[in-house]
Amino acid sequence: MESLDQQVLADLFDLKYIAVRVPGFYDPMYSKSLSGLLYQEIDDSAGGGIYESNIDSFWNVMKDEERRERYFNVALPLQQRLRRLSAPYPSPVDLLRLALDEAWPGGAGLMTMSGRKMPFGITRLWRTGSEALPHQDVLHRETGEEDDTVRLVSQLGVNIYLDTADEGGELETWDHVITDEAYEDLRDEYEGSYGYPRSMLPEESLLISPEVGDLVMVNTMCAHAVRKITRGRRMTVSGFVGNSGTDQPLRCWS
Ligand SMILES: O=C(O)CCC(=O)C(=O)O
Ligand SMILES: [Fe+2]
Repeated sequence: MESLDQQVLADLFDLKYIAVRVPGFYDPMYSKSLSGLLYQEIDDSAGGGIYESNIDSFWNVMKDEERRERYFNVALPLQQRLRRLSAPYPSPVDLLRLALDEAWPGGAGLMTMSGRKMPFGITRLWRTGSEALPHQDVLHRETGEEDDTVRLVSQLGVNIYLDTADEGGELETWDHVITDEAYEDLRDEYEGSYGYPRSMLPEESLLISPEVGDLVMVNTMCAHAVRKITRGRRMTVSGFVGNSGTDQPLRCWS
């Protein structure tokens, strides 16, 4: 795809596609310079590069009051930091949010929970040896009954690749949905819809090797994984986009 439009988003939400790639969504030169700054920040941080992501994803803070508080508190500072590091160019996350807003009839904005804005666009460093096992990302499986987030019809995972691995680190996705009903029986074994064995999935998968600056969106109801990075490292700006109806804003969070 050359750019985002309503049709391509709708088709991805409806699973007419399982993945969409927008090559060079963020200028590769800007991507390289931004990832350089982000690597440096991590190397300079106390303890020297122990963290892989600048903040916890929502999944990680769900059960911990203190981390949850911190998560909400950094929502806006996080956007501002990326803006500052990207200057004089626009932040890749801002560009994405604008592209979604312009493409979708209901617009797009940050997801809120109990009136508080959620962070969108966490930067993630994937070191040599790291991988993500097959999983799904489904917000309503992670929030409790008491949560007041909008019920989403469908959810996308969005990643902008600021730097890519020399070997490995492909995004792999399957044309295979594990329904909420089927997941109920798997919940105890695969907490967080994470770690499905490949033997449970179809043999055929789609392997995406992103280039620097690419935006790749996947429907996260489909099982997907990140192949192990065997050489080099990769840096992504990562988030989710929820659909709660064409006339409703897309909700963005990480
Ligand atoms: O880093 C990637 O390529 C994909 C990560 C992922 O699982 C997601 O965005 O849902
Ligand atoms: Fe995922």
